[in-house]
Parts: sequence; C-alpha cells; structure tokens
Amino acid sequence: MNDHALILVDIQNDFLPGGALAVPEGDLVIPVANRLMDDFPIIVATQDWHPADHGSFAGNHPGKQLFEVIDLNGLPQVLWPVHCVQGTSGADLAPGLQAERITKVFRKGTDPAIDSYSGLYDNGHRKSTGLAEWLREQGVNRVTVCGLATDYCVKFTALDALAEGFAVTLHLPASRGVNLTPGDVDKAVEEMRSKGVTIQE
Ligand code: VGL
Ligand code: ZN
Repeated sequence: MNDHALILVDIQNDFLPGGALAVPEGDLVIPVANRLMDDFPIIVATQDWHPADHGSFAGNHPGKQLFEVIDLNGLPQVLWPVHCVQGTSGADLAPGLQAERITKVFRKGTDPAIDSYSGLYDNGHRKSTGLAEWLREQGVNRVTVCGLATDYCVKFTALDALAEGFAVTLHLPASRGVNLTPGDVDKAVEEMRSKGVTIQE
C-alpha cells in the first residue's frame, strides 16, 4: 500500500458551483475525497494556477467567444472564463477539503503561453511540473486520480501518469466533469479505460 498515492486534481473554489468555471456537482467530490484520504499514505493535490494574462482566458482574445477553440501557439485551446487566477480565492483549494492531509501541492498553468490540463506536464509536453519525478522519489508505483474535471484535468493527469509508467485508477465517485458537449465525460472515461486506466465506479 505504501507505493500507492492519491492525486486530488483541481478541487478549487472556481470549479465548484458558484465559481468562475463551475463543474456541475463539483462540490460533491469533497466529502468523498476526504474519506478516500484515509486509505492512502501519500496524498498530493494539483492546483490550476494561472496568471491574469493567461492564454486560455477568452477575455484575453478580443473578438473570440467563450468555449471557442483557437490555436494557441500551435496547440488547440478551448477558451475558458477567467478562473483560478494566482492569489485569488477562486484559486484556493476547496475549504471543505482536509488540506492538512495533503503532503504536497503541484501548481500548473502558470505559463501564459500554454495551458496545462495534466498535473504532470503542460499540454505541449514541454515542461514537467515535477509531480512524476516526486512520486518516483517516494517509491510510488500506483496512483488513484480523482477531482475536477473528469473530461479535462482529471483525464489528462490520468493519461500522463499512465504514460509515465504508473498503474492508474480513476475514482469516479470522487470526480465530476464539465460536459461542455453532452457525453464528454462518458467519452473521457471510455478513453481512459481503453488506454489502461482502471475505472473505480
Ligand atoms: C480545468 C479547464 C480549464 C480542469 C482547468 O481543472 O479540468 N478545465 N482549466
Ligand atoms: Zn485552467
């Protein structure tokens, strides 16, 4: 069990109901995640942590619409509402989360030129956040991933962890997705399953 870490993805105020980029039922993951923590010796969290001039914000692209997909420095980019700006309360981890049990927080999305859905790498796989290396240093071989949002940051974190050689479980009851297009969450879960992620229902 000592080689198994829990990764809490982006359980932050702006992704909760009432937040800037609210995930439906996002608040329901908090009590489940709190209970899950009992089962893991190592718990890490990722934190979306954008500068105000981040290229994923629709407001930084005059004439473009919210949720439109643009080319951002060579990568497709969904344009999101301003969210998780560094130092704002929206970027804080959800207050209901037992934060004192989190060993280490890994921040991502800090480079205005590129987004970072995964907690391990930016979307261009150019820079590591240090999470994979840190987990290996702790002797971790297996990770359970949960949080927000299933069809974006949870999915890319799970797939990057798999590609890094970790055995990966997606904990569905402790995860919720955006479903910008209906069915996105189901598609994301199927993609993870087909690539080798164990789905815990
Ligand atoms: C996320 C969109 C933009 C997420 C972060 O945490 O899934 N989604 N930034
Ligand atoms: Zn973001």
